[in-house]
Amino acid sequence: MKAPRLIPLAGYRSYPESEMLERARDFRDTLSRRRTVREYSDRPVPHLLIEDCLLAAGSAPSGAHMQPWHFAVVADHKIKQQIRAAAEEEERKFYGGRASEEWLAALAPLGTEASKPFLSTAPYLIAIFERRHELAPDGAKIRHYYTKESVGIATGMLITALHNAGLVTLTHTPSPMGFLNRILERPSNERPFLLLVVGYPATDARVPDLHRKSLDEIASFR
Ligand code: IYR
Repeated sequence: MKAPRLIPLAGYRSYPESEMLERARDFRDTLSRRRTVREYSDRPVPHLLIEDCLLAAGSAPSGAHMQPWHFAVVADHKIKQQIRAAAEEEERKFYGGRASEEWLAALAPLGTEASKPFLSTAPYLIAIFERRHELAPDGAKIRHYYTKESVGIATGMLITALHNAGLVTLTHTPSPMGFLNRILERPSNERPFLLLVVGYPATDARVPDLHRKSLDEIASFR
């Protein structure tokens, strides 16, 4: 077994307790203003902004540090249109019978439907893939661990980074999403995790009137 190479914890910063409380409150306030947005402006987003947010996402913890994610960034209009057409085809089947009445009732407050104009309007789509395993140069499979958890955490960090930068997102999950491998030419060891729509909100963008659970409802202390 290889011994780990350990280095000092150089990046960690400590703060006086009063500052910690202020930072936690400020961050909570920042995140509480995040909303999932379905109406996008076509205003371009600087590429560098996306790169920095992806690097923030790539700092996520992962099982055995395998970093089992791939972010396929799409700005090309033709490719966005192909993705939109394929996603809407699946969504028409979903809303037209595949989804249970119970599921459709749960979605009713969100006002979602099969038509997905944001997939071609928003400046960026980021297709997030879960890399199920790696292939060694000799073709042997290198196992990954807790891939869903790892990619889920990285995705949460990406959404947080984009929101922090002043952009809005939509976590879109057309199902099944196999068309993303085909359109984006991703290998078969990658499974689509979700499709993140990224951009600025349309000037008149509106969102459903939703409420977040209180601390009592989401946490218990003993
Ligand atoms: N994928 C569909 C349906 C959908 C499902 C869930 I769960 C949502 O939170 C929202 C939508 C769609 O995108 O319309």
